[in-house]
Amino acid sequence: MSCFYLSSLLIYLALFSLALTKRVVLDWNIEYMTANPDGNNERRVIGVNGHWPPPVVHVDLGDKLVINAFNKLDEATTLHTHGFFQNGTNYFDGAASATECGIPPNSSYTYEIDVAQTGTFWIHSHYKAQYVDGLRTPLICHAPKEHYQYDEEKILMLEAWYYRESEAIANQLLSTSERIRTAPFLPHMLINSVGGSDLNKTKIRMTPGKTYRLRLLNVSGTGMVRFGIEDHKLSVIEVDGVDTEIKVVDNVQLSVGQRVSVLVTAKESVDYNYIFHADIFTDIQSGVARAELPFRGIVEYSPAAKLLNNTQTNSTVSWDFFQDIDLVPIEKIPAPGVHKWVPLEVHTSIFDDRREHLAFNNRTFEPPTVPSLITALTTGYQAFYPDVYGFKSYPIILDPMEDVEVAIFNLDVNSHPFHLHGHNYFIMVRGTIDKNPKNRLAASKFPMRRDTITIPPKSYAIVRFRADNPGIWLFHCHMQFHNEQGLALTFVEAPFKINATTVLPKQLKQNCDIMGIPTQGNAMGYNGLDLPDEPRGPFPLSGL
Ligand SMILES: *[C@@H]1O[C@H](CO)[C@@H](O)[C@H](O)[C@H]1NC(C)=O
Ligand SMILES: *[C@@H]1O[C@H](CO)[C@@H](O)[C@H](O)[C@H]1NC(C)=O
Ligand SMILES: *[C@@H]1O[C@H](CO)[C@@H](O)[C@H](O)[C@H]1NC(C)=O
Ligand SMILES: *[C@@H]1O[C@H](CO)[C@@H](O)[C@H](O)[C@H]1NC(C)=O
Ligand SMILES: *[C@@H]1O[C@H](CO)[C@@H](O)[C@H](O)[C@H]1NC(C)=O
Ligand SMILES: *[C@@H]1O[C@H](CO)[C@@H](O)[C@H](O)[C@H]1NC(C)=O
Ligand SMILES: *[C@@H]1O[C@H](CO)[C@@H](O)[C@H](O)[C@H]1NC(C)=O
Ligand SMILES: *[C@@H]1O[C@H](CO)[C@@H](O)[C@H](O)[C@H]1NC(C)=O
Ligand SMILES: [Cu+2]
Repeated sequence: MSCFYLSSLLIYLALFSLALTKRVVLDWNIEYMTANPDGNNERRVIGVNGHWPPPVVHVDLGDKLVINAFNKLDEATTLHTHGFFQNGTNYFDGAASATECGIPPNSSYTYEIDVAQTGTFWIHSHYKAQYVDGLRTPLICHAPKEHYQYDEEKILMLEAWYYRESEAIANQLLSTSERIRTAPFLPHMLINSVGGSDLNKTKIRMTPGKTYRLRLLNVSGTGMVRFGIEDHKLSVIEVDGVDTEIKVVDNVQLSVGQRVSVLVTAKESVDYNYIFHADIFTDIQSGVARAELPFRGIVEYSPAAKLLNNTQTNSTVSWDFFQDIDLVPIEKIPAPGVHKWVPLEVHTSIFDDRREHLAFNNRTFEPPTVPSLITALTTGYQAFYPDVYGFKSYPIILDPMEDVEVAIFNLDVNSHPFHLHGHNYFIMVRGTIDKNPKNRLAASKFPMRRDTITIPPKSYAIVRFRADNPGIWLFHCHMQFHNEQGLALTFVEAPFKINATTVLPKQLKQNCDIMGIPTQGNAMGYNGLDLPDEPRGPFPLSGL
């Protein structure tokens, strides 16, 4: 009897899990198009299957997300699922020069991704600063049962948009001429790929009595956005795919790469509509120091309702710094200890190639010729030596299961959002670089975890993670142009374990072959530590 029950239960469970585990197959032709998202500037953008913006992707926990990407551009491309750990599938992380050569023009690569996390993520190109030209889209991973109840969800993809293509901007910033380098360039705010200063263009429609989950994503190339709705409180419930206990705030701030979900309870009456704010502050290079570009839209209860306060009045949203260190994760995980300490100083300076670079410890990143993953798999015992990955990819070797503490001292005048691939890190401490202990905030026993952390100017943060995911994982500033200027390094996590478990997809090697990139050897494609005349610089003009 009990045996019968047990077996039927097993069959039932098997069917149940079959039903739950579905394959979401997307065929994506990645191609150029033109678009005019704010009505003021038509330009070339990168879309998918003749559509721009690319489609929003919804998946459920346990799904297999399969993206057959075909590259119709005239340069390489990749797709990175930002925030996914890619545990055991490092070769689907999409980080060009780290985990693949890139998809060459007229070629394809199939990303087969296990959906093992829930929350708000996004998919974007990880080849140069290419996603800034429009190849980015939200990736929403639904839980079978969400932790909080809400009636509806709305995605608000916030973005600083440029009228020029990413490569032109990168070239400007990396110019040897100071005059060109510092010429201002201003972004324009888009919400869900629509922009313009006309309040009526961007509306969030709400119905009395309902509770909404707003999924906010900052997918900019640079900048910081703050978001608030006049006369409404926001209840933070998720950051970067980590569910949190509710924290009620007036506004949230998101750096590039970050995501925040908030619950908003609608008003009981339809008498008024309200203004929401999604202001950019472009505390970026280029002369435009800390410009604030106000952007407003309408939370609409009824088309007939009056706007509460007209657009001329000052905001009723208070703009405190959005402190994420005191958020409390629902899933309590104690912080790892410290086996390895990685101190990183962040500087911007003019280097001896006469260009302005950003650097960790004065080492400015340049991609290796051979992707580091291929090097880890093909250099035998030497995969344990940082030098085989090339000096300029700034490799840091981690032992299996080692606890790593990264201390980031931002000595720069800009704030930077640092993103770690393959992990969430625990935020231990954040503070200003001065002698006043009051200006630092330490985490509790179960610190907040996220995949992108903002560090303001002249401030520092200490984060920790456990090396429990063998692979090549980039750590970089998510401001795309800072990344292009060299603010990146490479964690080579448990190289011998990668070798023991990884078989590279055939397509990955074929794509390297097409691009003429060696599929074995060190950073330059030679054996072992043979790196003839490897250029190690450039170096900062002063200080070294
Ligand atoms: C891609 O293939 C098409 C058709 O075969 C060809 O016209 C085009 O030149 C190719 N593009 C590149 C960049 O190789
Ligand atoms: C926005 O819509 C309202 C009513 O629908 C209208 O009164 C107002 O003029 C519009 N504003 C603009 C800038 O078009
Ligand atoms: C996104 O984050 C960056 C800083 O990382 C910020 O400057 C920008 O204003 C933010 N928001 C938008 C919409 O760009
Ligand atoms: C507009 O804002 C001001 C300042 O917060 C407030 O005193 C006033 O009542 C508001 N106007 C309306 C129509 O509610
Ligand atoms: C908004 O604030 C500024 C500075 O605080 C003030 O000068 C201005 O009069 C205010 N405008 C309105 C409409 O209240
Ligand atoms: C990887 O494994 C292969 C076969 O087991 C071995 O020949 C090779 O030396 C190993 N490479 C590394 C980096 O451990
Ligand atoms: C990866 O998977 C291993 C084995 O299941 C697990 O121990 C580890 O915690 C995972 N790491 C991450 C970052 O998901
Ligand atoms: C980097 O260079 C700056 C000057 O450009 C110097 O002050 C600093 O000490 C150097 N930092 C490291 C870690 O070498
Ligand atoms: Cu930066």
